Amino acid sequence: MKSVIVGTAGHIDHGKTALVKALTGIDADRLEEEKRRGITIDIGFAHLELPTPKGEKLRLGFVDVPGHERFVRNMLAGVGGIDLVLLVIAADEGIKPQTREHFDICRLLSVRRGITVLTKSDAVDRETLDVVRLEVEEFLGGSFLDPAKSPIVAVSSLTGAGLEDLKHLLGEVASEIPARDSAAPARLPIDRVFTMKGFGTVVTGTLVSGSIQKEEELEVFPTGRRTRVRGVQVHSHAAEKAVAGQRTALNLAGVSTEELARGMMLAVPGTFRASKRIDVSLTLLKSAKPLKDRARVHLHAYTSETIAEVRVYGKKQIAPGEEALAQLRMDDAALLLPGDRFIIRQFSPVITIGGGTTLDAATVPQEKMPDVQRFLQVLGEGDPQSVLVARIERRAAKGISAPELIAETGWTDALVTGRAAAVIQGGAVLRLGDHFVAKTAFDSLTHEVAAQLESFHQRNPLVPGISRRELHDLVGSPEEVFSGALISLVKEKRVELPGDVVRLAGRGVVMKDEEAESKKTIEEAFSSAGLAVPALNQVLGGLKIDKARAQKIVTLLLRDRILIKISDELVFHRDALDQLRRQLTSYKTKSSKIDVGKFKELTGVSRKYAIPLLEYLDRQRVTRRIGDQREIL
Ligand SMILES: Nc1nc2c(ncn2[C@@H]2O[C@H](COP(=O)(O)OP(=O)(O)OP(=O)(O)O)[C@@H](O)[C@H]2O)c(=O)[nH]1
Ligand SMILES: [Mg+2]
Repeated sequence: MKSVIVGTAGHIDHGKTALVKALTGIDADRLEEEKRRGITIDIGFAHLELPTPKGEKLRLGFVDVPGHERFVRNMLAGVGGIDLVLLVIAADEGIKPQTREHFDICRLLSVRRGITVLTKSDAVDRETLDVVRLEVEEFLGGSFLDPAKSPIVAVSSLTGAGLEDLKHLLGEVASEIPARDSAAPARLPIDRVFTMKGFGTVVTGTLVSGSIQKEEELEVFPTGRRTRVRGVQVHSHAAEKAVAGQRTALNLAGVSTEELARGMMLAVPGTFRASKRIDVSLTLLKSAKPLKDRARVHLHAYTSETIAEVRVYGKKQIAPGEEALAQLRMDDAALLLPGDRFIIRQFSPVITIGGGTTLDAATVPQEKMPDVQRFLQVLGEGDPQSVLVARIERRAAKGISAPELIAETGWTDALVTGRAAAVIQGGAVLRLGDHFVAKTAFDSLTHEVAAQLESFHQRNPLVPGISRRELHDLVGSPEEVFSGALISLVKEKRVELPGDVVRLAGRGVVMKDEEAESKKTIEEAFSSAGLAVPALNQVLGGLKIDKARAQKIVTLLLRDRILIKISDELVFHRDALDQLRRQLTSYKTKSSKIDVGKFKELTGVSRKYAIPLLEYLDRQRVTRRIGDQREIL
């Protein structure tokens, strides 16, 4: 059965609660104080089943709101999830301040359908009713409640006159309202929290998207607490699950009432992040004063309420009646997703001055994204594929994963995957491992990698390449994106990957003539010396090139294992050490043991060389020290 949420709106005492009672039989004023004072203070609830014109059954959930100007914030907590508004205007009073304010709020929240109800028709004569009707028609002209497309009906809750007409109209209008998206991730803004004997913690709210089942785990926003759904009630009846568009009560396990409050939101766990900054499209009412950049306002979204600073993009202020892009910096974090509507009220005196649509709640600092306005324009236009590409482009070479995209957009996994496949097919986006990267960003990344390599080669002509790790650190970006860039450069034959170093194709060690000559000199000095090696400094001192370059050549020779360093002071040519090994092998045929004296004799080196050489041979497991002797292995 389809569910539609109907909200009342209108000035104090215009008969909203009486109308809901006349329609449903339920008194939505549930507080003792409300009954005593005869006014509504907080939102109240009722429900009704109605047939549609086609004979299907419809379930209407009513949210009855207070008309008193002091309780507009409670009205705002109730109006966030409604599909259809009953704008209530008493025939004996006509349009009053909260008629206008509530009507403005409905427009700003983009409530799409409604019925205008002229109540207390019994209290006025025909002519007065006609005059009020004319006044109301003029007031509504051009709005979503324009009399040309939306009905106006006169009723009396006292005599019952017009109520059957109204029920009929309700069935008609409600049946035209598209069902809310029950496949989307579940979100339930909490409007009431209480305990019930034998049940424990209970919360209520209008399920604005998705569905919630018994035993499901949910996350509380913004606190991040986890809770389990012990029981579900829909429109006051026990149910297995609640779906989007239903008045929902949940019995929760694992949280106390102190940990919950109106304004918090329950949502699927581990998917979203609460945020203190949202980028929005903001409309200022014609009746408001100009809104200055950095003004502080009261921000209402669904049932939540906080103070926010308005940062207007590209302007000093927003003019009355104007729409502008802005960032709202909130005192308290809330879970908001693109498309979520909100209302702003002047800081003081508190009156409704505007509202708008959340475009992005995953904001990045403006310095990192200079063309934020263009980005927000694309989000505002709402074409899903353009939105997706813009969100991926925004992350540049860092890319963005599917779970992050779900968190940013509120789209289902299937929608993200499907839309991503389309933009990948179109060539605007690449998928690298778990990351989506814009083609443009990927191209600049490969460009950057090549530029870093070029600069490395220039700075290090004597080094064959940069280590992969070092290059990755220089470039940043997730491993799989970096890998993708390397692979693509290798495919284009612009880069080579010998071992774990990276170099530009055909580059590597580039030696100038004098360097090549010096390298030869060093190598020869050591190879001709055998084990009676010269001091390294002495060799380097005799070269034509400067010390730093000479040192690099030595590093190169050591890395290529042409020279081998056996102690801080001693460097040998590898041929000399190979020769030494062979000498020991042949000595072993005479004796398996050798002492320092014998070693000196065999090799012709002094003690200064003999000890480090033997220690080196021990490390190489050519010999093993046993007391004063070495065993040749
Ligand atoms: N004569 C007449 N009186 C009505 C009618 N509907 C409501 N009233 C009276 O008007 C007064 C206010 O009615 P409510 O339904 O409480 O008004 P409300 O709009 O809910 O008021 P708030 O919730 O405080 O904004 C009550 O005394 C009702 O009895 C009607 O159709 N005819
Ligand atoms: Mg009331």
